[in-house]
Amino acid sequence: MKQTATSVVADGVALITLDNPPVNALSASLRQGLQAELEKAFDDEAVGAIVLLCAGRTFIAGADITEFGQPWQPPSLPDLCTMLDDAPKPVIAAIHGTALGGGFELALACHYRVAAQSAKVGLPEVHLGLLPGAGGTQRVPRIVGAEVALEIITSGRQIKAAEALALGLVDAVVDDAALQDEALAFARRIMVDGGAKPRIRDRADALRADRDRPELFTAFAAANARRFKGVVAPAAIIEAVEAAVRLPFNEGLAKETALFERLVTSPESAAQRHVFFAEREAARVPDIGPDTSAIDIGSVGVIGAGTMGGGITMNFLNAGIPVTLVETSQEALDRGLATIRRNYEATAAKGRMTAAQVEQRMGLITPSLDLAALAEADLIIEAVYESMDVKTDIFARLDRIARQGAILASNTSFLDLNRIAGATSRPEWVVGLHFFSPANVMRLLEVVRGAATSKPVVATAMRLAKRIGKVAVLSGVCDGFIANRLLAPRGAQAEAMMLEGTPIAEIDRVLVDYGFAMGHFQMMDLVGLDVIGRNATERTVMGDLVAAGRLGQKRGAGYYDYDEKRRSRPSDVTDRLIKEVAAAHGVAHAPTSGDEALLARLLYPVVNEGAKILEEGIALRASDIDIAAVLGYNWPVYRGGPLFWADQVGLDRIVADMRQLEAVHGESFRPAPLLVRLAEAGRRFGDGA
Ligand code: 3H9
Repeated sequence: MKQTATSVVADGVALITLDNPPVNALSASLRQGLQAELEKAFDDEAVGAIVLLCAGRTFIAGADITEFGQPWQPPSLPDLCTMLDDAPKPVIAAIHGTALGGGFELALACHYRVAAQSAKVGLPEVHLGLLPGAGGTQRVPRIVGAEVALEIITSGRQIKAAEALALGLVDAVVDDAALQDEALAFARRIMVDGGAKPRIRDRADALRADRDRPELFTAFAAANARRFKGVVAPAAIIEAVEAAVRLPFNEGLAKETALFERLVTSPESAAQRHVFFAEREAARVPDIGPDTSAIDIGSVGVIGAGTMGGGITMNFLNAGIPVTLVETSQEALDRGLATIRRNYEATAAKGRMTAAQVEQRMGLITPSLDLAALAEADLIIEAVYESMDVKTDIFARLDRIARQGAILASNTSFLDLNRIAGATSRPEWVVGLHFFSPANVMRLLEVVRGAATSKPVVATAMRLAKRIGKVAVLSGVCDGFIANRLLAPRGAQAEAMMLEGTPIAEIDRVLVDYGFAMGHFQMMDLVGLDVIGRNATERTVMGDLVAAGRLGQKRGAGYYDYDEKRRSRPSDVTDRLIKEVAAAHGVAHAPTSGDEALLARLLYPVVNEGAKILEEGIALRASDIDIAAVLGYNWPVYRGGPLFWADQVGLDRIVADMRQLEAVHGESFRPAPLLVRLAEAGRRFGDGA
């Protein structure tokens, strides 16, 4: 087995190098290797100081998440940190890349930290439903005080080296290329100066003021109540940081360990870890490997400067890729450009971008009214109105205009990609790139593989997604692809229950309690009923609301009435319309009550649709469907997505409940064959194919 830790001694300094690709996660073998090297250096009389350095692209990125849920193999990470605390010689962490989670905690247990200029540090455990469990909640407040520590640990954000230096989280920042030399020089200076071994655990100065402000913790929880809704880790983080303020170090540490143990076995953390790995798994396509050639994308064309086209354009500008943006009228083009500029200026106003960066990104756009301007683009994305005729016309024209070897993509959200590709003489170059609105914000990108799409085109799309900060999920061709098709039954059931007399506020509340940011009807009101209800052929509540001028939040009235602060309250007008439409369709009054019954009605059909999508081979794997729901529809991440959640509920129970629902409500609840097979075999979606 390859050695994960090695050391050399020169001029009295032991340089321990950790090497556990890809991100130096603290697996059992790395912990054991480090322990052995530290012991060797402690015992070696020729060693006066120790430098910890990592090989590869980054310093330690944290505990090895794959080991969670199994018994710890010694030494544990907290034990290693104690070993560093008690080291008889000064230890210096030399940080490059990202020192995250347990990796940063290990560095904090060292006596000094020297960081490369481009390095970042952070405690992202909260994103995994955890808290830092190797002293992070106890050491960070001792450096920056409780308030800043709470902000850092509950946000999980990555802190750049310069800010880390200003906060005192690192002791020196040096040129990237000189990290090893500078860390060794730092060690030698310490040795010459008497070898002081300052320990963060012994510091109390930053905590003194906090000791007189016990209310700061409840105030922090209250101020962030919305952000922390439904998730358990933030409350545990607050408790642990409070312990750092009130208790001696070892007692605070014991508290932190107990809280970590509780969180690591929680369903929320299991769900969030599932999402972490699912996101990375989604990038893998079985018949496409690292050796599949991909096409270099140096320039992009976008057709349509509306909401979608504008958002899509921004993704490429943000990645420094020039975009030719094509519209049919000067007015539409100007409007699109103005919206993009306004978005950037809003970001700049929040201090997240400079004015120069705004201009630099806007400067990457070449506006045009002529499709011929796309002749040299490497990738052309069509983002126009959802009409097969319009799209096939554009693709036929693109076929004549685009250079050979250019990728032709459609942003269609439900149309048949194979028909669109059929309008060209080169269907192997056609792919679907389905962005979610707002396209510059939502992280999901469905890459739709048509019957003829070539492997290099798929490979390019998957890699490009990562370059523009998206998570790509591969989808086959079907109506609605993965995310829209998956969630459609939730909307259908919400509306069916509404007609049966279940109060819409009750339906929305259950979804919000489950963890969605908003309920179905609140979402409709936010998007705008005129935008959604355009294609209805029969009388619907939505159609009636639109006819009554109740277009949603923007008009102060939709399904709900809204006050000037956009708070919703039930509307008598809507209630009356619901009764009328129900009567017109002959729907009997039969409201559903009870949270479990409502959830089963709303979400089991989503699980069922997921099973169909999987069985038809539209999605490659169950976890891709979860990612599509989490990133495309804000499915609560701590539920892990619909299929992970279904596994927790139990597939046999879901099938049994659906059969009962089928008896009353019919076919929408007929369990999919795959769901039945898995349930009968006692298997889960997570067990794989
Ligand atoms: C923790 O530390 C708990 C402690 O407080 C207490 C303990 C007592 N473990 O993201 P990438 C894999 S909790 C195992 O594509 P990038 C990843 O799955 C941890 N595996 O690269 C992927 O595998 P594959 C706190 C890990 O360059 C490969 O590495 N730390 C881990 O885009 C490459 O990953 C975190 O939460 C891990 N910790 O981004 C940090 N990390 O190639 C989590 C990564 O087979 N990691 N892998 O698909 C990250 O945020 C990013 O990976 C990082 C690199 C920014 C480091």
